[in-house]
Amino acid sequence: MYAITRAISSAMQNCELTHLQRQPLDLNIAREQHAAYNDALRALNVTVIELDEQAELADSVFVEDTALVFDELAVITRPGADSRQAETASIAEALAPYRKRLFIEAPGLLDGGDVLLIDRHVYVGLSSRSNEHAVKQLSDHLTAYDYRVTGLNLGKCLHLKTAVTAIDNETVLLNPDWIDRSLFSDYKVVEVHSDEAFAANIVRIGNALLYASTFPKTQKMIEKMGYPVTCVNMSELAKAEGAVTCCSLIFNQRTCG
Ligand code: CIR
Repeated sequence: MYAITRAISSAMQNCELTHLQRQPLDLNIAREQHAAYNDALRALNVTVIELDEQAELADSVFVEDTALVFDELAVITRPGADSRQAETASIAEALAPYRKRLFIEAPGLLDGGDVLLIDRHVYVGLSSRSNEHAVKQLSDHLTAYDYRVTGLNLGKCLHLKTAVTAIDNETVLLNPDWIDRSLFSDYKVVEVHSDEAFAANIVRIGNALLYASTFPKTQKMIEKMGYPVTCVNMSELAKAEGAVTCCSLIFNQRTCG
């Protein structure tokens, strides 16, 4: 598997914030944590393609929001925050060797953090960053490839994947305060520990799981169910409202053309 990641911007202190208060960010710690994240991916046999810093784009480390990479194609998003729309050009370029690319166009708005893929089902959170126009465009782009696209309303959290991610194709990890669990009644639902609101964000890499070390209670629950978990400390990136899924675009090896 491949992962695209991007070095932290020196301007990350000016990141977008929606539900969190601004706190001072230590760039050195953030960079160390990001390096450990890249190392953890490598340890899980992922080839990491590390893009250079985009110093002027404060949130550009959060590459997940700029594209969706399916086995058959990539969809370059149109991020919902104006300050983030310039991030997509270099990601489109980086993905060119690997996938045919289609684009979300205005008036569509879409952050990749709002898109959860489980098997052939694509769930899209209708957050403050993503809209129905984008759901329609995404659905049109994917029609030929046998994916089902469903828009979902969301509670008071940044992205769909703040509220729910998948542990495997049959199991979701979810915070019921932010997403109605009945929307996932086709799956086994694991609720995050009530002390750990942000614990629903986990990365699947094949059968492995990459998780933040700050949710030990939920982590224990996941491990008890028999899933091995690799943990990384994301505490500094979390101050920028980031989590484990946000920092990479993970996709299967396959070249284009
Ligand atoms: C933002 O508000 O856009 C960034 N500060 C955080 C983005 C996190 N991305 C994600 O959850 N996919």
